[in-house]
Amino acid sequence: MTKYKNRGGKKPKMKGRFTVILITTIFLSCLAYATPASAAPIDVVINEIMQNPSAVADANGEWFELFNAGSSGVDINGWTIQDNGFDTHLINNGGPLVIPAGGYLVLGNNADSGTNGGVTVDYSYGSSWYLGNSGDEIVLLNGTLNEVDRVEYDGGATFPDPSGASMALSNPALDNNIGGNWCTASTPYGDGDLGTPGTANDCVPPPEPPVPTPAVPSMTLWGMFATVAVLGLLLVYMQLRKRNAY
Ligand SMILES: [Ca+2]
Ligand SMILES: [Ca+2]
Ligand SMILES: [Ca+2]
Ligand SMILES: [Ca+2]
Repeated sequence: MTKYKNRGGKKPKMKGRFTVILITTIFLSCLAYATPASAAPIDVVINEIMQNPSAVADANGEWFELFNAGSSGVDINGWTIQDNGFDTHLINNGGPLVIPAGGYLVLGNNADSGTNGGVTVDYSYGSSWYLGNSGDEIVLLNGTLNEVDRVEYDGGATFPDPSGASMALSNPALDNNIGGNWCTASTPYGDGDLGTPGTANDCVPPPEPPVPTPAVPSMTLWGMFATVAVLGLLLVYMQLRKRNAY
């Protein structure tokens, strides 16, 4: 019979309990790491920018469009729009301002479609936030001031630089801070400027590069020489025949 060195000579239970507690702790820790603590990433994309309208003054008709590429609605009330300079605006809608999943939201400096060129603006940020006609930035920050998206357009160096037409992102899945991923809108809205506020963009894919046609081989120098020689011999032959005929 085994005799234990503990008090009363009984089988020690503490070691077994300690092992169970240790395994449980490790298991729960692993579970905590496996379960994401935060919600799914926000998929709000700056998708279209009318920085230089022509049908109305810029002070009345600038706007930009957001697209929600995620699978659930995103409330942007309490978010901030700013640029790399001094423009900053806290979105205060007096209630939720939701971009539906797979949907669009238009923010502009003037919500009156009678004077803004005919755009349906979902939220007006007012007259103290501007979209420069050459280079400027739109930076979107969420309610805790974490950056959600950013576009830094450059007045034509790599981005389109239209007037009277918006800049439109070719596809919301593309990196919107690369100028080559933007095009100039071609669909008229409202008073005649071009753009698709609140609906899918209308980028036309760039034309296929022309297929080079194989060059027709030009007559070589030797070919020309041979032709002249044959014609010359033929002429001589005909002259000789003519002379012999007399
Ligand atoms: Ca402008
Ligand atoms: Ca203008
Ligand atoms: Ca600005
Ligand atoms: Ca659009």
